[in-house]
Amino acid sequence: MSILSNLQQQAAQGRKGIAVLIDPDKVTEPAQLHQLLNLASENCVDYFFIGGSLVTTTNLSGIVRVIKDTVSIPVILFPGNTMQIDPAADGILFLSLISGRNPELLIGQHVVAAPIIRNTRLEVLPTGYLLVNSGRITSVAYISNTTPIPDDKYSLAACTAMAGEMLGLQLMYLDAGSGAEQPINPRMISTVRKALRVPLMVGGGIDTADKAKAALQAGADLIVIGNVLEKNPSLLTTIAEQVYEWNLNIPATKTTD
Ligand code: 1GP
Repeated sequence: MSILSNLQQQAAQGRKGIAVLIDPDKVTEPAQLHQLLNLASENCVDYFFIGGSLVTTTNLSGIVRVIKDTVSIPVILFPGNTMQIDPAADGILFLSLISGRNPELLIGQHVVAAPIIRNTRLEVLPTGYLLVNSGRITSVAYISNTTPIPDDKYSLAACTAMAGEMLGLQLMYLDAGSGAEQPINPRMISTVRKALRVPLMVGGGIDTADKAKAALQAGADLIVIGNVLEKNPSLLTTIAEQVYEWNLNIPATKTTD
């Protein structure tokens, strides 16, 4: 089954998932990577996302190769720019930064990337990417040269996501930015969720089990966890248990829809 079909099916059934974000700059030791892969595998993580708004090393390809050789978890590129395309991954979030008004990130880099991606076997996942304010300026807000949506402008975020869906984007990603002071607030998630039919991914600043739970309860279909796992890898187990419990308690009618 394709990654997109799987995400759609899971979301339609009310099932939740976890993606672990790997920043190639931060996972520099092979032992560190293997530890993370084992942890993710043991905890039935659904996807690896790999990429970053600013990647200063050439580790990305090597990391993709090691993941593919070690575990069966799909690898999805989460590229900050066109240099972060690796044909050995399984898929790519083809991101349009629809919360911003930077034409380069709405369509410009896509024009450059499209012919390269067309010559790979990467599954293209057309994704509306919405940055939401989370306190101090994040790297992604700075590098993308865009203004995040204010965290209390619920309707603005919902209308932006809705417009992205009407343009044909198949997934939405609400991001507070890696290492955000505050994750996306539950009201923002639930307002956007209600405006959408496509699966909703939420990430940025989810660094406790309670924050993960709040995002799931508010309507995130997939939560993305990155930064915190460098300091506290065992948190993944706690969050995975929550997701497991959630999925176990879905009423039978929902799963047979
Ligand atoms: C960032 O949503 C991801 O784009 C993950 O954020 O690193 O803060 O978990 P963290």
